[in-house]
Amino acid sequence: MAQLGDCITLAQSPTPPGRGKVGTGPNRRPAGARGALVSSPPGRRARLATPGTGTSIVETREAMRRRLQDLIENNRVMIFSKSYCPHSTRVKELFSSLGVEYNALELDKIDNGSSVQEVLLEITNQKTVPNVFVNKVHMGGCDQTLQAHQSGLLKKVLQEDSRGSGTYDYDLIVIGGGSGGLACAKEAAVLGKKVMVLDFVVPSPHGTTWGLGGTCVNVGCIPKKLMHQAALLGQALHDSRKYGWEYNQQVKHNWETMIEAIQNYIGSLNWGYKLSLREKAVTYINSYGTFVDHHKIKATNRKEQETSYTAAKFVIATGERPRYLGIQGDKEYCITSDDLFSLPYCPGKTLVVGASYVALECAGFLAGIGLDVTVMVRSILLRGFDQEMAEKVGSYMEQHGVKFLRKFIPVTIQQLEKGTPGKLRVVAKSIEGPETIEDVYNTVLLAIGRDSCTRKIGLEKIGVKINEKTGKIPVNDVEQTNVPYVYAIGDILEGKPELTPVAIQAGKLLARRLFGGSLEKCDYINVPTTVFTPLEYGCCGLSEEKAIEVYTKDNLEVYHTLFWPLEWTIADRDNNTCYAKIICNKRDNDRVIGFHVFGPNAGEITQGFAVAMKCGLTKQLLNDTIGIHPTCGEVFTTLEITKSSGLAITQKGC
Ligand code: FAD
Ligand code: NA7
Repeated sequence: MAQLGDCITLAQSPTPPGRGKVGTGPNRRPAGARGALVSSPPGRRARLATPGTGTSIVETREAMRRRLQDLIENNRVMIFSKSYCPHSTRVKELFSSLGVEYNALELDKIDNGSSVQEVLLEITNQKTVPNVFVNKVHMGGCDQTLQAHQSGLLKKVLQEDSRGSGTYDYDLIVIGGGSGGLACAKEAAVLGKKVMVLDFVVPSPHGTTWGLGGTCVNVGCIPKKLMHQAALLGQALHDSRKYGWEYNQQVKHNWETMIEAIQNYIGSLNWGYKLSLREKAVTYINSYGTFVDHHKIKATNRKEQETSYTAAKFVIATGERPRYLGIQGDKEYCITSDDLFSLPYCPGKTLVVGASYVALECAGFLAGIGLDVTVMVRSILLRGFDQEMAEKVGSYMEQHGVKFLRKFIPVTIQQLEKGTPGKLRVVAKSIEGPETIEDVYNTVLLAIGRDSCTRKIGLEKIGVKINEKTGKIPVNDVEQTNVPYVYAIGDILEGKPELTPVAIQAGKLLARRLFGGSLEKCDYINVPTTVFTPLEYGCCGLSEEKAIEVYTKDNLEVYHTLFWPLEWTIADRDNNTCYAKIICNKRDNDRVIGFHVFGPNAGEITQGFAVAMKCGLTKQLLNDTIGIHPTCGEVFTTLEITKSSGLAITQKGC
């Protein structure tokens, strides 16, 4: 605990020496024993003061934070207040009317009140007063505290004396054992907390289910990248003859072999996750969690057996599941990415519905292993991504055998033949007119977006707000929901990138803030990503459209070029396909605000430049960097042609 004698700014109140430390555990004094600082019972005024000294010293930020945390931890009710603020008064009156003793620090009565407010902002994401804590739980301001009183939450939190041990079964329960949930749970356990993780996979309509680890490991990044690799190897085989490889045997792809290898690897990851939870003493329960009351969840297992658990804090990390079309035959006959990666038979001629990155990636690797693939696009490719790049992704795929049906949506799916795969008749209609088309496919893969798993977890029971339209959970910048002891991370967050490393980082940092005294928040800006289509597209920062919207065209300079990877020369692959583009803010030293690359290994290239962007990359810094020859990434060190110049960017040779 921080000592009050060190490096601080003294409160102005005329507290007698030895009377300064108000509201800390052992020094808590009964109302009425506080001399000049006593406010109307049952409230008390806390001070940020050094007992027995009269000098004013500027307190370091860190020391002040520790001191505030002391006040929060050692007072059952701690109110950061201003003596003239009517909202602060209302809150104090509320506690008085409940007969609950509180400590109030009047920020207008101390020298460093505004610094305290800034530190409170760092800790709670709230600058305004009153800023109320009950049993260490941040309740929020006046409205939230009054709401908590009305909903019964305040009473509940008041009843729990968090200074005592064993009030709850766990310090933290995490609902969802995916990328974010596992990272958060493990970090909290490392910090010495008693932690439980609940993870349960509701089978897909097709009946698919999987093990611990969430979407990324089982039905997302991992199997997707491995299937992408399978497709790239096919392309490499094709190129290899040009490099002198001779083979007579007919080359064909075996779906079952690929699936078995991928599923074996995933199985080993599932096992590894279980082991690492056990090593860190995290309790893992394979049950579905739903809130039934404040601080209480019900866990239902596969056999419908129910158990209840309580925790001081909760993290919701339930992720998303694929959406269905809501048309005749979709749930009966279509599959989604949840089913594809463990499909025990080759899908055959496939229709992919949707133009999200999931749709294009799946279409890309299915075509890459030799299947007949069509993508049905409702409007544009890769909504939200740079559209110039999205079109390049699409046209490369088209040149490499993927068919695109643009501006159509399916209206019925009918089974013609059962089988593995069977035959499905798909009728689709144009979104621009009365035209309808139909065709027969072996498999229809829906990749039309994903719904947040937030509607069936009892959030209404404890008053956690969701965006009713999207199902996403709004949080403040410390990932706290509107219910103070409930946090949320990962794909279910409103307005945040839906990516594994983002969920992991948010989970880890949240645990460190909750239990490790850290203040570090998750930085959701300039998160790099890559679309693993047959030719990869990597990006970091803004799309050109977004950059124009935010900064206006006049303030931007776009540098770009086509490039020809050396490996493609002998293989006779097109010299004007790969493309590099940076978007610079002229008003800010030509800072790179958008990075885009379309070419082999774009993911690997983008990762490094994302670090540079975090360090404030400018065009000049790129010019000053010496490239690695011969690589694709070096192209960014020699970008000269601006888009506005209109000069040709076509490539003739190396
Ligand atoms: P999840 O990983 O989805 O975990 C949530 C877990 O909670 C699941 O196991 C779920 O079953 C469980 N759960 C849900 N409700 C309950 C409940 N009530 N009780 C108990 N358990 C519950 N990201 C990348 O960064 N790179 C990629 O290349 C990439 N590729 C992807 C490819 C595909 C096909 C898909 C679908 C996604 C891909 N993603 C990729 C996204 C990435 O998988 C997600 O961003 C990430 O998994 C989100 O983690 P999360 O912790 O929020 O949720
Ligand atoms: P997105 O990014 O929401 O994309 C959904 C795509 O599906 C998009 O191309 C939509 O077209 C299309 N769509 C949506 N509804 C329909 C219907 N009814 N018919 C035809 N096409 C439709 O979802 P993702 O699959 O990329 O998944 C989001 C997250 O999943 C991602 O962030 C990862 O975490 C994994 P539109 O452009 O709206 O016309």
